[in-house]
Amino acid sequence: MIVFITGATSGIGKSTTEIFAKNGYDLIITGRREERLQALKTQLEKKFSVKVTTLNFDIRKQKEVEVAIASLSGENQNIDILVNNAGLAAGLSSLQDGNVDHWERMIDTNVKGLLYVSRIISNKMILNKKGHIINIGSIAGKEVYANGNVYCATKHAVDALTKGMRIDLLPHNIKVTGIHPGMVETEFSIVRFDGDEERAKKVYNGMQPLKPEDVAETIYWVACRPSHVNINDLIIMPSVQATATNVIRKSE
Ligand code: NDP
Ligand code: 8X3
Repeated sequence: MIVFITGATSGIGKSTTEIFAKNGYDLIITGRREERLQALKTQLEKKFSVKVTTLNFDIRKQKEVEVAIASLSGENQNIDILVNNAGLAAGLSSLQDGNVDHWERMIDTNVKGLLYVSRIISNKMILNKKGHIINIGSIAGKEVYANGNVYCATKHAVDALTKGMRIDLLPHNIKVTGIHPGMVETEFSIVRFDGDEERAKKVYNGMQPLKPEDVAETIYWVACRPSHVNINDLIIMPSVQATATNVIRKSE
């Protein structure tokens, strides 16, 4: 079995890569930070005797995506599972104060990047008459919170695309799942706040967020259901979080 994971250099994507490797799957892992991809490949191939192929590209650039995936040969073209994980939030401000560069970064990564990868890989799956695409959405794709405007819009788009893909790929024996996490402590908030680690830490003050491994285990479980079972949609939250903004913190 071959699993293609976007955004494997950090957080949920890295943990997902590790759990599939531990269970003997071969992997194709992607991201912009080449050194991290290489380090993960070396570590996992040694530890679990699996084959790890790295593809180093910026998911926002359609040509780069096409060239990278076209470089796959032999067995690596028979991708069984695609985990569309690469994504980010940039900024947290009202629409009227919004930063257009932030908007474009989120739309280009979370929506257009996911589309570029999915179009090519779903066609490979169609040829193989089987496959499973797992899209990482967010609680931000199920509800909207103050100052989340464009990030929420991109994750609502992921939710809509997940439903659309499920319909379009149904005749081709391709399962499509949406997984929507609440708060997970990764590099997500550091990226959102442009590298401000202090501000990022405060997001998780006094509460226990999900760990990336929690989401990775869920992705793995979804991928391992029998062939006649598909998990369409799944929301996973920390126990102390009910909605995007209702969170119990120790200091409260
Ligand atoms: P991280 O910042 O830890 O990881 C994000 C990953 O996405 C990195 O591997 C990064 O790789 C990759 N990525 C980002 N931009 C690009 C790009 N332009 N081209 C290629 N790869 C890119 O965050 P998370 O692990 O938390 O995020 C993973 C997914 O989970 C995202 O879609 C996020 O929206 C979603 N999510 C996160 C939640 C959270 O609270 N953390 C909650 C709900 C959903 P590199 O920088 O090397 O390119
Ligand atoms: C990440 C979770 O609540 O910051 O998707 O939008 S949230």
